[in-house]
Amino acid sequence: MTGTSTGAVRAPAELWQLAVDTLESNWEHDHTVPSRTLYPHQWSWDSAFIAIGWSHVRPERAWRELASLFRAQWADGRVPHIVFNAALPVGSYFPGPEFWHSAVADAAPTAATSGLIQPPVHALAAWLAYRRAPSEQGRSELRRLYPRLLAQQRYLATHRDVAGSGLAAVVHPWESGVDNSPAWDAPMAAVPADVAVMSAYRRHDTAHADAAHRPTDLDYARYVAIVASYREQRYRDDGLADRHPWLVECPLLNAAAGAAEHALARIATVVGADPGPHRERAARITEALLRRLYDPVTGTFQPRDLRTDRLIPARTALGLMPLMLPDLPARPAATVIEEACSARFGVARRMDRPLPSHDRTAPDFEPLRYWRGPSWLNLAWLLRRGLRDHGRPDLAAGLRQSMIDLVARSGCHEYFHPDTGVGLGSPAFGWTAALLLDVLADDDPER
Ligand code: 2M8
Repeated sequence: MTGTSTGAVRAPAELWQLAVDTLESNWEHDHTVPSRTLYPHQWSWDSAFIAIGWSHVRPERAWRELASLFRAQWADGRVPHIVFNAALPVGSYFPGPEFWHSAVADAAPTAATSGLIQPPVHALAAWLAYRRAPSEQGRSELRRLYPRLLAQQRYLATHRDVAGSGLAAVVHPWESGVDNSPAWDAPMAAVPADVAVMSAYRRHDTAHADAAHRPTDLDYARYVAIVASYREQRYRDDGLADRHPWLVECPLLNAAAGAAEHALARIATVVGADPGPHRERAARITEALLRRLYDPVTGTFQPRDLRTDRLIPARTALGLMPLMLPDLPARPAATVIEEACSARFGVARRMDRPLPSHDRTAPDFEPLRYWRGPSWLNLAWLLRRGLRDHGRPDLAAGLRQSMIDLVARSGCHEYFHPDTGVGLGSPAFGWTAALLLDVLADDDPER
């Protein structure tokens, strides 16, 4: 890695303090915003990653973070991907609460939220927060969260098993968390949309970040069209297969659901419930991921477009994510590790560049544009867990060092240039700070 955005290389103690200060400055009464400028509300999977960070410094905040998110859980079990802060002025984020209009849905809570979900990394976060600081408060927080985490999993396994395959479908690129990944190009191209509709809206992101780094206006026209279609049906999930314009089975979201069952099995033993059903469900998800999304030719996982019933050929970092499943069998685990170590992703004991979000040898690799190439700490953190669980602590250590180097040189940015390590996007980003604390503490007794 060569250039940096600040040129500074920080010592571990200074780095720790920078991450704590970032979380403190993003704390907002009962949750942490991903970024004060770009994302001033509460985001679902951000809160889970952020709770892991808080557990190292202020455990009570980890519980408040998760509790506030789950207070906005819908009656059908979905955990909304954005919980809006009613105190913020109209126009603080696009699309805001007036666009989502969650009140149209029978299952929605009183708080204004989006109608979408994000990868369910919350059970894992709750388990890690508890392991980090096991206490009576932690046990009672786990007891409170457990039924809500169960409902979240039940929503995915019932409402979202659109193909009856044993996997959950995502209905919008925002649900995947990797919004404009090249993996979504083909299914997005099939969504009818006219870029002119964007003249009716004011994008908030491009006022705070370089437009050349963000999704395009045409992407946004399609994002808006897909939400409009779901909203018209009052965010109901019955009949999705017949009418919804965008339906995909994503390896990351489903691997997170499997990892959630493993975490719930552990939580169950603390709260006095039976861990057995969680282990069985975890095994079923792993089996379904292998059956539906593993491509034996490439040796990696690929999303399935449910509109064409075909695997999407783009080799993005999504394909590496099922390594987070501790019960992934040895053969696919080995081929995924091979993919991670290939020139496409460059994982090594000593990494000269950070993990990219997309195949760096692909013609559509874009080192500056959001999820189309830049390096993100959450993907590296998830992959690192998988490498440790699958017997490669040496590679996990290389990835860990590359994460630390990124922040040491560039600060707690949202994402980073995958060749130079220059910081991009928001300069004070919640999950970067939180996951950095976690890897610095390197304390993960139960893995
Ligand atoms: C990004 O997504 C939002 C929409 O949800 C956006 O672009 O405005 C993604 O990086 C997503 O993964 C993340 O949760 C969110 C907040 O950090 O920002």
